[in-house]
Amino acid sequence: MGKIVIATVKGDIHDIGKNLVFMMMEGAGFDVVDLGINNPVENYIGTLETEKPDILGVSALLTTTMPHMRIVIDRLVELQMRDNYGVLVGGAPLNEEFR
Ligand code: B12
Repeated sequence: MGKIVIATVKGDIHDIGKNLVFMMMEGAGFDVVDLGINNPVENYIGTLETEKPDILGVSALLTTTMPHMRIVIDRLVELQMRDNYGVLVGGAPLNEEFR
């Protein structure tokens, strides 16, 4: 089905929801690379370069760590990598407006 890299952002150790998403995607036939919790932007960029996935999945459960999603997206834009991936964001405090 494709490949997804999924990770919880820097400063955030919540991973139950991310793991459920990862298991469901694996069950649906995706190759999943899970970076776990507390990932600074460098982890995302380095893994995208080595794994070359179709999708990047980013998880945050805290209002204080949600802004790190913006940092990840901004870095992708800066490196002209943003158009290479679909990006999924998730986590209980997110809404459509934030997305
Ligand atoms: C379990 C939990 C913990 C566990 C986490 C264990 C773990 N391994 O994940 C522990 C005890 C460690 C914890 C710690 C903390 N927590 Co906590 N925690 C929760 C709790 C009760 C449930 C979260 C959860 O797992 N839900 C179940 C899963 C299945 O749902 P989910 O995560 O939302 O995931 C679903 C979707 O969001 C989505 N999704 C999630 N990620 C992704 C990613 C992608 C790509 C996609 C597509 C979808 C997706 O799909 C999932 C399936 O539907 C919530 C309260 C709540 N009701 O949400 C508080 C909560 C998130 N925690 C909170 C807080 C404050 C903390 C602490 C700061 C507490 C403290 N003072 O130490 C620390 C944070 C430490 C840190 N640096 O991260 C607050 C956040 C408040 C805020 N405004 O930000 C909450 C809301 C509780 C509260 N009401 O105060 N926590």
